[in-house]
Parts: sequence; structure tokens; C-alpha cells
Amino acid sequence: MFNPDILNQLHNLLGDEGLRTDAASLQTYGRDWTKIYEPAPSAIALPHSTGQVQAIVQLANQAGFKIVPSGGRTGLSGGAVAAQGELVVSLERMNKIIEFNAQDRSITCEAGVITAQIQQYAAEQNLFYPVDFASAGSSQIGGNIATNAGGIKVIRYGLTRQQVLGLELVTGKAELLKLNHGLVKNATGYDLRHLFIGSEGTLGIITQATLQLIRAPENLTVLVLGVPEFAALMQVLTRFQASLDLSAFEFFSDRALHYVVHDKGLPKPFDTPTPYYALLEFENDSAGREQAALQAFQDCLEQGIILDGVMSQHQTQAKALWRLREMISETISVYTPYKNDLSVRVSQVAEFLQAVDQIVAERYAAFEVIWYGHIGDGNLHLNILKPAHMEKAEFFEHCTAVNEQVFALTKSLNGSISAEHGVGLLKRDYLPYSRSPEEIAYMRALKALFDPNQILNPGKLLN
Ligand code: S2G
Ligand code: ZN
Repeated sequence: MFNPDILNQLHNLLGDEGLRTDAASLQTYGRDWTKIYEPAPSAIALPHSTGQVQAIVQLANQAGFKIVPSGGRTGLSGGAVAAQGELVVSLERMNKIIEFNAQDRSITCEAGVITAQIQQYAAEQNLFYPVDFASAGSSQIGGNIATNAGGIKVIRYGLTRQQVLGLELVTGKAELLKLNHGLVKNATGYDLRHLFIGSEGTLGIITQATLQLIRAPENLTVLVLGVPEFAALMQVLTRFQASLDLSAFEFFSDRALHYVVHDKGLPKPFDTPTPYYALLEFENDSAGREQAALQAFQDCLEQGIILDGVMSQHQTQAKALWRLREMISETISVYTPYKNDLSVRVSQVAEFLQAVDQIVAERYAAFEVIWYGHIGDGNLHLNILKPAHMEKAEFFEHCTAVNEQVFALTKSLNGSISAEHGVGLLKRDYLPYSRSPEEIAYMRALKALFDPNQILNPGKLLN
């Protein structure tokens, strides 16, 4: 715990509204959506300005305490967990939208702005912020940038990284960096912005960002298709991409559908029971587009790579179909899932799925496996549900034993052991499955450069 002198200095800097040490706050701000680490921060700082963030980092360097930067804490790898007496620095009070520029089609906001607030603000300007995922209602843009959040529209618009035009942050040495200033083009040396995007709060604390907004798509239309086997999923993707620019290509298994229908009462997309489901979205902005989708649907039926399907006729139905996919994570979270978040190149997905499914069938014979994910960009979420009778520790021990095999297979295909959820604490020790010794050495060198006293998010990403 902190000595009274440090708490006094923090209190003098932040005041009553900017510093909390009550048990409830320590619990709430010390955890993220992983459920396996016991939060144990010393205190929670809630600065309301970049200057205050700098002062906190300066004090940490002088007094030797550690910091865990904290956004919406929706992470799934323990990246925002404070379990070692750290000071949590929550950006939630830095939640102002600072500027919208219609000409630049950009928005500048503080790190604590909620993702859904940015999506809403963009829509009010008849523009679109294209990064979306199930937790957008509680995640903050600073955390999205720190983890390079992906989600359901990556196939068309890319990840958070592609949206960041400018970044303001405080390094582990308390320096203020203002990067790229919202420019589209800037060929003046290393683009430091991209070092901090995805750095999980280990190199600096993001305080402000300038994001690009794009033309709002018209009449987004959703298809849910029943698919007979894994290999058919990628054939369906290839056929639809031949004639449409898809803004989403997701998949989920019949077991995933069972849970959202059974536990959440969502309606089935159609009656035919099929082992897998593909969810596609495209901008239905002309009769030609609709015709192309119907023709692709017909061709896939004739080839036997889909067995049934439905296409939304209006936005309400499109949203209802999306809920079948978006509600999976929340629905199964009550079954204490062991989560894997893997990716390979799209061309290797069919082979990868087949091989992982074989490992899973052998090693998880007694467990229920839930498949879903953003298969159109090669990202698969493999979730194993804990049997009701089994202790959590025993279950996780069994699952981590299977990891070695799954990660070795992923490595053999040059895939990623963490496609979008980040490394945090959960995947830290598996980093060598996806990064070479040379890369990890350079990552450590960058950590030493920007955070020489190792105060920022200690133990995350790098051990
Ligand atoms: C998704 C959400 C987190 C999870 O639904 O795409 O990224 O894996 C996930 O449950
Ligand atoms: Zn996902």
C-alpha cells in the first residue's frame, strides 16, 4: 500500500474528486472483464487534465510507485488489472469531445470518451466511426487505441489503428508527446503514433486522440446463412466477396446460437438447423447490389455450401440478426469460458479450423466448445465452457495445457495467439509463439526508452 506521504501528494494534486481509496472503488477500478485476477490497487486516481496525468507520472518516477492506466476496463487479457498495489489512473473524467472538423471529417476527443459516444456523435454529423464491437457501450477510446481494438467491421474499415490521425500521450518519463496532429500525410521520419497504438499502456498514457470519420454507409443489409461445415464458410466468403464489398463476415456455431436463443430468448434466423452460421453485411445502396447478393445466395445454395438463409428487409431486422452474433460473448460469460482469440491469414482459415477442431475434439472431449468470430479477417474466438461440476482452477489448468498445442499450431501457420484482445497478463508468457526473440528484444528496448523506471503497467505484455 502507499505511504501516507504519497497519498497526501496525490490528494493535493487531485483533490477529493480525483482520488479514491475506498474498498468498492479499489475493486471496481482494479479489474477488467477477465475474472481470474484478484484486484488489489493501492488507490484510484481520476485526473481531469493532461497536466494532472503528467504530474502523476512525475510523482511515480520520484516516489517509485507503479501505474495501471484504466479506460472502460472491458479488456479480456488482464491488461487493466491492478493486482500488485499499483495506482490505477482512470481517464474517465477526461471525457470531453474537444473538436469536430467537418472539412477534415475528424473528431478530437479526450481518452475517456466512450466509443459509442463517438459513434453517436459521428452519426449526428451524418458521418460514421467504423470501429464497432460488443463492448462499445462501455469501452473508452483511449483503451481502444491502447489495445488497437478490432471488432466486427475490420474486413472493410480496418482496426482502430487505421482511424487514428493524431495522438496526445504522456510517456513513462512524464513527457508530453503530440503526434501527427491530424495530418493525412506526414513523411517526416518514424511514425511514433504507431508505437503507442496497441502498446497496452506500457509505453505511455493516451490522453487525447484525433480520429477520422467517414461517409455513413446507406441501408446496411444483413444476411445470416446456414453453413454445413467449416470449409464451406470460406467458400461462401469467396463467392460473396466476388461481387460485393462486405462490411462484415462473421461466423458462429450452432451451440453459440443455442445459447443466445435459449438464454436470451432471441429468435432463430430460420428453421433449418445447421452446424455453422455466417453473418454478412453489405451496403445495399442500389438494386444492383441487392441483385448481386441474391445471385450469390442462389449460387451458394446450388453449390450446397449453404443450406438456408435470411436477408434483412429493414434496419430493425438487420439489428435483430446482428444480436445473434453480438450477444454471444455476454451470454456465455456466465459459464466461465476459457477464451482463445486466434488469427491466421484468411487463406489459411479453413486448414486452421480443421486442425484446431481436431485438437479440441481430442483434448476437450468432456467440455463444450463454442466457436464464433470475425472469420472474414481470419480472427477466431474459441471458447471452452467450464463444466458446472468442475472447479475453476482445475478447468483453467486443463485448458492451459491444451494451449501449448493450439498455440504451436498457430505458430506453425505464422498466426497470432492474440488477434484483437491484446496480451495483458493472460497471454504474456505465450508471446514467443507469435513474436520472434529479436522482436521481443526490440519491444523491451522500446519499453526501456519510453518507461525507463518501468512504472507503466508493470508485468503486462512483457514479463
Ligand atoms: C467478440 C468479444 C469478447 C469475447 O464477440 O467478437 O471479441 O471474445 C469478442 O467474448
Ligand atoms: Zn471479437
